Amino acid sequence: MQSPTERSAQRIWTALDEFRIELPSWGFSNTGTRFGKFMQAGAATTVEEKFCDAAQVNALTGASPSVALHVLWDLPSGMADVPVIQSLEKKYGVRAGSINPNLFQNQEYKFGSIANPSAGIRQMAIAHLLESVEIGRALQSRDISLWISDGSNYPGTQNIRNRIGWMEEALATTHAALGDGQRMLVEYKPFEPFFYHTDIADWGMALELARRAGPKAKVLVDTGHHYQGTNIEQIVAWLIHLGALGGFHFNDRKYADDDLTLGSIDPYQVFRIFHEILSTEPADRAGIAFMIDQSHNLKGKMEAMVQTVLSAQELYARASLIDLQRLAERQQACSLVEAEECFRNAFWQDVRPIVRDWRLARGLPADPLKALAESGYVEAITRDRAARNSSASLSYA
Ligand code: LRH
Ligand code: MN
Repeated sequence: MQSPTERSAQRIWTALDEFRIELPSWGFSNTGTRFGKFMQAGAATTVEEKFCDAAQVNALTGASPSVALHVLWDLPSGMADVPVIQSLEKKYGVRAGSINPNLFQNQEYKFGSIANPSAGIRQMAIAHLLESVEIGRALQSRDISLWISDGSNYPGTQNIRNRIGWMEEALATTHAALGDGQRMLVEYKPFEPFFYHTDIADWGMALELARRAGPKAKVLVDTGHHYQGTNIEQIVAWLIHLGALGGFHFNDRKYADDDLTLGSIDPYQVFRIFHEILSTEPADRAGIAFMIDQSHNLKGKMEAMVQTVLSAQELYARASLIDLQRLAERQQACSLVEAEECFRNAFWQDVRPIVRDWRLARGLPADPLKALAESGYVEAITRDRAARNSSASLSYA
């Protein structure tokens, strides 16, 4: 008969063995806010440096075998850069993950990309989406991760319903181009960079657009893309119920889309989301992509990324400790305090000793952040990359 601790260890080891989270290539670069950026000499500027850093994080955590790519930033020459990525995958042992088209940087997208009143500009945007699908197919990467930043800043300046129609056309064209095993994830965001209306502002709009595009389209939940007070795990429960949950961009925030490190402000939020995921059948959750989407403006980029993966692993481990059968009984009986205690108890468990044992058993460092500090990796990349980072522009304007 297993002791409670043995049972907990078993559950945590099983959860950690299946837990994988994708790293954002842009999380290793010098990023900032609209008021500027604080440069880090060791930041990655080339896609090779991003793969190198991602491989280091994966070697330390054992949980991040893929890196999300942003087309304009990581494949500036589009399809022509695919062989470069393929050689980096081999060299560093991390896979190209989700492919993120960029429809927010070009000057032409001032009034929108796929929702722009100009048919020519919509065509330009669709061409970029189709090339992104081709890149994904060539790299055998499953997900095309679409964040459409389109919107407007003043009432009456755009026809919202026309724009919905144009988006549907573009997303249908993109969906039709998807190959076997490819998916497109529709990300929503309530505001920024536009501040009156955003064309894909919430989960309902993303869901309807995904459904109309086709069966290979799902919804992507960026935890930072919700108004204060939004019950994000309820949205997750709905999307699971509808078979429409494609994945997550995890980060944390105090106010808006702050892109802070996961669990730094509200770890219980992530725990509640993980509970919804772990309440599904393993087969159902296999298709849910876990990805990080953060901007490390002040913390060391490597330390922040390793810390984020550790926090995610620990919160996933805690959520795996919820006794789902007992919880279901207490919920059914409406025994509120017993149900809540059954739920909360798992959150309060200090899983770190068991997680450390799992790391050691998997040939990983017991304390990855300490191992990173002792490896000298950050000092080495800071030395190697300082010259290139010193010449970059600092100011916003
Ligand atoms: C938009 C977003 C999107 C990415 C970008 C870096 O806020 O969440 O997912 O393309 O951040
Ligand atoms: Mn995002």
